Amino acid sequence: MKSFLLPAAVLSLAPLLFAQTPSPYASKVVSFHKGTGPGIFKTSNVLGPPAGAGFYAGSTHVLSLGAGGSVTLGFDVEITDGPGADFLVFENPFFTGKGLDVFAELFFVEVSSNGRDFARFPCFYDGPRKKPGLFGTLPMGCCRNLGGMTPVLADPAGRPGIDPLDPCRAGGDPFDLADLKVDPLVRSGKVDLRGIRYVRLVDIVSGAARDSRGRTIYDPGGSADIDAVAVIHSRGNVFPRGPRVEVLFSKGGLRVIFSDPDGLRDLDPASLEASLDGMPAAAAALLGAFRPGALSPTRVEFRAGPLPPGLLFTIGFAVRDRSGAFSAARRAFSR
Ligand SMILES: [Ca+2]
Ligand SMILES: [Ca+2]
Ligand SMILES: [Ca+2]
Repeated sequence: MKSFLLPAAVLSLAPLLFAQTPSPYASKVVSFHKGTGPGIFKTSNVLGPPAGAGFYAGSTHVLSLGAGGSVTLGFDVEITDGPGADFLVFENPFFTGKGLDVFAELFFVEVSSNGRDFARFPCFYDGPRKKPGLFGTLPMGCCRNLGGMTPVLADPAGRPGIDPLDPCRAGGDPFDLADLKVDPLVRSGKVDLRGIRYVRLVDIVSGAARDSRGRTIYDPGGSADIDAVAVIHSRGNVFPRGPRVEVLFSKGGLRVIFSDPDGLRDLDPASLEASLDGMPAAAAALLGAFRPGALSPTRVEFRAGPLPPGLLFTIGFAVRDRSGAFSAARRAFSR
């Protein structure tokens, strides 16, 4: 009887063929400290992909933190600082139909490499100076580097066409580990931005919590309801020859910069995307409102401004290069 033998070359490929891509979403609840008040306290709801309910509704597939509560999430991947936004957090905020006001329950975002030392993202709040009330709202763009502001469109089960890892399409709030470069825990080496294994989300207690400037933060006063955390850049998927998008606010103006070490011709124009106030927008039309700035073979800059003081908005762009490497950046205008 002839024995059935697979050629050695096929056998050596088998681990690659059957290797599972690690999940880009939170895969375990490391700890949960329930705060006060009502909510949905099912911890498994925070694992896996988001289940966004769109612009005008909040998902109920969430883990509420309770007022002042927190959750620490673990991952199958190590989040790393690639070009632009590195991960997204999804809560269940929604537009109320009154302008661009959002029913938003905010939370701090912190990261850790070792599970003990957590660096909190520097955050800025320019919203109302008093409690907006239980069913009150916050204006879109009133805070930077706080979670819970932007409605969630991504729902792979219901809307498979929306990439949950694309900050210009998915909704939710993107975070760029580069914002933590000057944090004392990062400088001392206790938090390694190349290998983040834990994300901790801490509910903001309205009227008590403060931003990085010491300004009091107000939100409607319930608790944040966490839908999901999605990782864009992890160890092994950051390509040194990939593109970079930067959105920078300085001196009252706005700069958007696209670059690629292989040259601007390596950028895929069909992949260019934008978002304005959390809503997908036509990138070319949006860039038409800018003035062209510095140009080199590998970098192009667009400028707008000066912007009127008091203006609140968020703007984002995303691009791929021809090898598919991705970069996105989204910022809230912060004075
Ligand atoms: Ca980054
Ligand atoms: Ca909520
Ligand atoms: Ca490239």
